[in-house]
Amino acid sequence: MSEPHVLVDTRGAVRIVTLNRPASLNSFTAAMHAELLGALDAAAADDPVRAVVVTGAGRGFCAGQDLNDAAMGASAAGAPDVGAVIERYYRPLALRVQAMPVPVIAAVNGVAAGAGASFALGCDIVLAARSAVFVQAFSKIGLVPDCGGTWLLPRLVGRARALALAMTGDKLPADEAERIGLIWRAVDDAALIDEAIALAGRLAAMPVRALAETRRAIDATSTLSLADALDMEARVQRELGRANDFAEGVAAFFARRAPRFGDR
Ligand code: T3D
Repeated sequence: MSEPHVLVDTRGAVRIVTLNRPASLNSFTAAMHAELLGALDAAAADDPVRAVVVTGAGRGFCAGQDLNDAAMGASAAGAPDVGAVIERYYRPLALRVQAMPVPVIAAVNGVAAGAGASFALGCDIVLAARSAVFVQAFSKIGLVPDCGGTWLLPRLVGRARALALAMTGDKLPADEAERIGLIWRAVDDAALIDEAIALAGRLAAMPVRALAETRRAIDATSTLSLADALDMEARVQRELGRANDFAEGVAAFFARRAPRFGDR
């Protein structure tokens, strides 16, 4: 039997999803996409899971599209239909990550290139090994950033840096990625996975429904006026204010005890 392309492990309330095609730096094939989406769907549906860590096996995180998987973009017309690949595989993946009901942490253990970089950057919090690099590899093969890259990059680092990274395709070391705000933090290689799991464990003990709503609200404001953002905040707070976690958080505060959050 062949190795799974995605490994799944659970530690307490944390689900760890590991891309597992190390020989080709965990680049995306159709089969790996299917397994990854399945693993994320399962984590989303599994109530005891309250945070997810995604990482890569071997020396890379993910080198983007597997450029050998010709079947992915094959079309009757002859030239590959790359748009169809985006619609069929990368759009669902980016939207799946953005709609997760729990926080998602990327533990970028090595190179993250092309759609592999976009996948990591679409996660809620990105930790990277100091030896890792981020590469907007698309320009080198005549494409634009995808898997949400055009949306994410300028929001994370501003237009000037987004364009320079995307046009040059230069390797950006993890420390520099932290300095410019592309990622949350670069950590020592040996500490990466433990730090990511510890952070996920901390978030898992928090009111995760509110954390997922925080992501949704912050992403939504990119197209809202201040007045509309205030309306949206009122709408979301109204709902969260009626949920168990708010009552529990306030009760725990006054009782000077640790809260036990359960909403999702
Ligand atoms: O249909 C579509 O294409 C649409 C979808 C687009 C989304 C995208 O992601 S487009 C961008 C695709 N990705 C790339 O262009 C990145 C290509 N890879 C690289 O530029 C470099 O490999 C890296 C900068 C990521 C890492 O460089 P390095 O020197 O650390 O490693 P390496 O020696 O280049 O790669 C190691 C092995 O992985 C090597 O195989 P080998 O020689 O040991 O058998 C290499 O061929 C393989 N590999 C790396 N990236 C890919 C890959 N194999 C297939 N596809 C890859 N993307």
